[in-house]
Amino acid sequence: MNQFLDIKPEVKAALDAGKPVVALESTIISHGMPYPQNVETALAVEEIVRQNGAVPATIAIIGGRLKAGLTPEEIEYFGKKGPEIAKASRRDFAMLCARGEDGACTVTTTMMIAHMAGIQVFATGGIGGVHRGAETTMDISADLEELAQTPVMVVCAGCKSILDIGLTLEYLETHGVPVIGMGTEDMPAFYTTKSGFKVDYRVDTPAELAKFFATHLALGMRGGILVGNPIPEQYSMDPAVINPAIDAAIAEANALGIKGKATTPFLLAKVKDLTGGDSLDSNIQLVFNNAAVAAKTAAELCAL
Ligand code: PSU
Ligand code: MN
Repeated sequence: MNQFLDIKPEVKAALDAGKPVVALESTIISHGMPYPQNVETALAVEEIVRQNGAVPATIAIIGGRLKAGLTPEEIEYFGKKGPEIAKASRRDFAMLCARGEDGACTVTTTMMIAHMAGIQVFATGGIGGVHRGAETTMDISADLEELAQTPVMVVCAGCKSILDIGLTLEYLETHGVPVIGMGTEDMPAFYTTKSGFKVDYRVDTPAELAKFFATHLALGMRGGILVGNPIPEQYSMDPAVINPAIDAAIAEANALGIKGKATTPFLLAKVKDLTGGDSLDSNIQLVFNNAAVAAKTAAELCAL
């Protein structure tokens, strides 16, 4: 086992026994939502994973240790410290370990640690992608590169239109990452069920998804797969409300010269402010929904 990795005993026991485990990320806790909703949501997501037959493993870097599975106290610590904790992407991995520091894991580093620990399924809210205007800024999330090289299934609700969703899908196609719609042909757009772009394949059940992913792994495919699981209809937002908020957030980020790793957290916080917190409720509900699908799929994978 990797010398920097600590697998929580409950998670280790499940993995050793061939039982389902679902990875969860920690950037969503410390950078994606405000305290205390972030901690409440993280604990509730773990509970939903359990109710759907899997063991949750929230993933983070604490004191330079790669943690596959956090205690409730550690989740509270991440939520309370919030954005003070460094957002950890692939480039930050070794330095955080060398210095014994904390890191909030993005989709990228959660995939890395999940894979090291032997966890195959990961649920989150939204992934990073190709930013609007990337033809001049070159701002493309490391999440896409990780999907290209690490064999983990990422269940998300699509990506927000803070990104260029069409270019994000093009990038994934170039890198051979299959994009699967759960119960839909349309790529979901996080707050809304449809982005106007199509996924590569539609599946309708966790069993079908598990069979596909097991085949992907058995073929020795190098990278991961991306599952777009649409937000439940009753929580989806009106595009006429959310789209102008996203446009305004991007305009403000550009005017303020926000760049690099600060861009995504800035846009997420701004969209939440502009929509008066409605977007936070939707965000929480779609994460719950993704956790349930991921747990059921992990259980089906173990049953194959
Ligand atoms: N998109 C969201 N919510 C999030 C993130 C993205 O809707 O919380 C977080 C995830 O952790 C994702 C990261 O991996 O932001 C991507 O950051 P960047 O765009 O800087 O790569
Ligand atoms: Mn970026």
